[in-house]
Amino acid sequence: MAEATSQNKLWDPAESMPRPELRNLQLRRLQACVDGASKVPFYQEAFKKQGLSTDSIKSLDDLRRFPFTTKADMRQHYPLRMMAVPRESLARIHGSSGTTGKPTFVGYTSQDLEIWAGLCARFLTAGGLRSHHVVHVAFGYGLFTGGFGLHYGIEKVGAAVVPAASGHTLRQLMLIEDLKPDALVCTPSYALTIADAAHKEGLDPCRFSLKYGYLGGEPWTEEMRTAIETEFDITAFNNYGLSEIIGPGVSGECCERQGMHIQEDHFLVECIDSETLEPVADGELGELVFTTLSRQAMPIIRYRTRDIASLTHAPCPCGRTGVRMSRVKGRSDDMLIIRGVNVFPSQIEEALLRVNGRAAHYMIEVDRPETLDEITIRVEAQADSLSGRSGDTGGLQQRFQESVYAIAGVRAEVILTSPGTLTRSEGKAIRVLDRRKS
Ligand code: DLL
Repeated sequence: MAEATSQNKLWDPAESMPRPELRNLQLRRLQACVDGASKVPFYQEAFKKQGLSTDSIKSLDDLRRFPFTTKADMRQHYPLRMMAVPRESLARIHGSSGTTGKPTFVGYTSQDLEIWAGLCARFLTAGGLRSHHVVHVAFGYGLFTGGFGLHYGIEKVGAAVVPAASGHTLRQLMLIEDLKPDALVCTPSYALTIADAAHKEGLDPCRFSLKYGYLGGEPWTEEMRTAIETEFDITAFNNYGLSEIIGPGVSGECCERQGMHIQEDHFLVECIDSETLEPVADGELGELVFTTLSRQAMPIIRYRTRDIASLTHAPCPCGRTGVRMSRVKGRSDDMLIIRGVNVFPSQIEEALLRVNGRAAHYMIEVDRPETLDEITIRVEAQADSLSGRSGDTGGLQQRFQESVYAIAGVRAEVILTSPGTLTRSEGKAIRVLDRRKS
């Protein structure tokens, strides 16, 4: 395992700011954010409707009087009508892909970009990245915020970047073998795709030079972390973010790896019950809602992420004072309702990997042939278990089914498929095929 786990260096002293001081800073920044937002016609209208003004924020609690912002609001103000600065002040535009075919655009001023790089530098440093390291970035470089976001964070730390981008997996292997990077940056599912490709080429990913993985951009489980760490013999850190708020850098794990510290001097977080919209208690699952505190180009008030996670204010031994969020259990819009039971794809992942730590390639298919929902899970099994050499296939299938029932509470049919038959991800994995919708 990497030496990083015993180190604990802060990139920015603000990360350990005492909470009362942090709250004061948040209040000042929130007032500035509302001020900035009042230049955006969408917010002007929303404030007017609710009788709010730039003076309405006297304490942090006053934020709860403000309306939420949703993805639909952002779509309605396509392409750049959520900007609070004139077009000529923009330094970059990213976008997040939408189901409607048109992306949601996100603008940055040069100050926003500077802050963003610093936020990524924080979680990279927390995981052990130092200026002498080399980092292989296998995130897409483009409208997606993953590639450029991490890229500039790594440069900020002073480390060298290999901007490999995603795809061309054989080329990734060549770059990793020849340039001997210390860290890998990509989605967790793509990390496994790279490991798989290595095995196919007769290479052992454990013998690569990699020591750390900075993985994020999609939900993943502790079991998946173990699978990735075993494959590469690395320490893997989780980081979270979303383009609407800034991109990666909203939160990330420290060396304790007990939740991701939210960079609260730049983002105010709420965790709410999606139905009642009331805050939930520490440790309870709810929907994360973020307000930006320093974005110039696109201040966002109370953005409903649809991401389900919990928060903890318990102090962290690392000394960072930012509240920690749990892993994202799933997105409320990815949650499957199977015969009335709520199921997150991450629960299926956990169930499969508990039975077999290498069963990380799976696809969930949902049908409703008549009136009842049916769920089928295709899982790749190793060649020896399929040929029956390491025991009977039926036994394995049954253990998967039992584990899914125990963890997700639904009876699913599990079909074992040969290695390499399921489509591999090069970015965010697609795990669910819900045919009830077609
Ligand atoms: O995925 C930003 C990002 C890039 C974060 C690279 C970390 C690393 P979007 O494409 O806008 O932005 O997608 C945001 O991805 O609302 C979550 O549902 C999901 N997501 C991002 N990171 C994680 C994570 C980027 N660590 C959406 N765990 C978010 C679980 C994540 N889900």
